[in-house]
Amino acid sequence: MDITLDTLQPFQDTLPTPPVLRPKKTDDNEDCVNVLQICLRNVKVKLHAQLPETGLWSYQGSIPGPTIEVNRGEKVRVDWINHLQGHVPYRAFIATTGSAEPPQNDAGPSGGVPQPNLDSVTPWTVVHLHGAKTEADSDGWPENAAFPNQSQLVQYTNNQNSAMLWYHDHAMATTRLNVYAGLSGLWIIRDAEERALGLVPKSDEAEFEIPLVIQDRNLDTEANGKLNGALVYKVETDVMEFFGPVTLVNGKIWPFKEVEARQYRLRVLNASNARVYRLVLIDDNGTPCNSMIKQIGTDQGLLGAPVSFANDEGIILAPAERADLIINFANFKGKNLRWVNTATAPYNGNDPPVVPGVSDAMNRLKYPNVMQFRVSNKPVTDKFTLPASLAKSYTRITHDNFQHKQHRLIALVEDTINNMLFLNELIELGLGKNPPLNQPVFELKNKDGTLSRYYTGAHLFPDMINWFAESGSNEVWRFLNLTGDTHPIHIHLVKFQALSRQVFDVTDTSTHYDPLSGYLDTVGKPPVSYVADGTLDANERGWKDNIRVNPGEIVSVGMNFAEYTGRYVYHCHILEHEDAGMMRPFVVLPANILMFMGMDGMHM
Ligand SMILES: [Cu+2]
Repeated sequence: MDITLDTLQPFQDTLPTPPVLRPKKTDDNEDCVNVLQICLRNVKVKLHAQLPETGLWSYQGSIPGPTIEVNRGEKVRVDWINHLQGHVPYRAFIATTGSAEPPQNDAGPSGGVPQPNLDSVTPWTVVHLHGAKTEADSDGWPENAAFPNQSQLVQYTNNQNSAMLWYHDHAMATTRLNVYAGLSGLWIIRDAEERALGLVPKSDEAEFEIPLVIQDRNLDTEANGKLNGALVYKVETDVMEFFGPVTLVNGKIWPFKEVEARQYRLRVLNASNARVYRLVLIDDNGTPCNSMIKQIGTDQGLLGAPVSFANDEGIILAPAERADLIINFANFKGKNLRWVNTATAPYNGNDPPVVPGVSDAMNRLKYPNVMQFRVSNKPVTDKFTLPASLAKSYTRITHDNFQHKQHRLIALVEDTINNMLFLNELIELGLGKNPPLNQPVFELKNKDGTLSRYYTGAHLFPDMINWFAESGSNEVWRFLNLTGDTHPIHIHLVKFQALSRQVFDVTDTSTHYDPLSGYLDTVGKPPVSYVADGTLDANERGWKDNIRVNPGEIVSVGMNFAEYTGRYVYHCHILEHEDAGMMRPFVVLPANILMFMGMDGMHM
């Protein structure tokens, strides 16, 4: 089998669906909870019909892991048992970004050097249930990871709106490697509101709801340049984020799905390390037909009303973002449709979309296919009507109607070390007239013309805990992006709504951040100033746990710290950034404890 990327044929494999696990009670007694034991173990899989098998890391032998489905409020205890063996199941390289085609378009090493410390990474893993309102000691703190033959015992209360969450590895500094090795899966919560809308398929209609886990990957080669079935993890010196030339959906490269000429509910997760997707649906002539799709939900559940798309408008999903979609194949009997990706990599929110279905090698989109839908000719009766309004429980919050106790500002910065883009940081900024001891000041000129003066509070993960949120209170966090690329920011424990996007003038960004001191500094320079309001898309106004912050923007999010207290993290969901320092802890404490600690009112 002399297969190269160019001879690998799209749409050869049927789309697999991960097995569904519904946790069971060991006894009917009210006090008993549902229990699950999930083994992490090595598995052999074929990523594509033309490729040989390869070894990966899995939850319970499935790539992606089994989909765990629960009803709202069903408490589940999970024993995540690490039975993994050996080293990460792929080779890792760093290649030099050149003026020619980016090396990430190719399979294999592309003349890169091995990343010596990465090949030898052994299983050390901790599971985080992304999007879940979880007790702190079950949230998967990145340092509390398990070696083989150890396990992580946790409890998830699932007391939140119906939504598609996902579980994945979150180990300190190696999340990108462990997730790439196969460690991710879906977790679906159902509730009465979703059922009343007719959105939960009955057991004989389960096939009309399709979960789709989208991940870009790269493939390794033998010395002769032919694919050997294995993955390869390759980054470039100027990028240092993983972008792969092929797309896996539910564990297969470019699969196809036979569908009936009716409506389906598609639940899409971008589980890639770094790639942003803009999913554009096209027919065999390359004509976009996105208007047959409506979005009904976001990361944290149903929207108030469906969101429509223009025919040429794609669905943008950054890593960890989810889209809950209703797609209607009724007018496409006997036709083939496919999803292609038109987002550039890296993504900056401002790139012109690549022409649907057309490869763009320079933008690391050499193979834009994602998957194919083959619509059957068979006559069908489809009784489902999408309601004009969806979740009654959904209300839009705004900066003005949202009473909040705290504002916080976080700056996103990056820098190069030894000519490699390496350092990514979240800088927590304190607000104050008197910065600590001669520390530089960072000035921000707000929309209303006022000047805010900030000093650098913390910037690395091991720095002091800086922020203590009062349990039960509302807060507004603002993320200022001083880098050239979009960062999807994820906050554990809470669901939030994006309140606004504002565009700031950051043209002389490089002078604001001094990597040696770790300080942001505008002394002797103009402040970073408000320019204009940006746009929140209709499908970004739902409840979310991940939000794209584009270059030069301040994105404000509002959330409530209810129910659980303790130590959590927030971070960029580009896994390479999260692993390279773009993650910070925060602590939620009861009001009286904050007072006893002398923290009340003085935390910034
Ligand atoms: Cu980032």
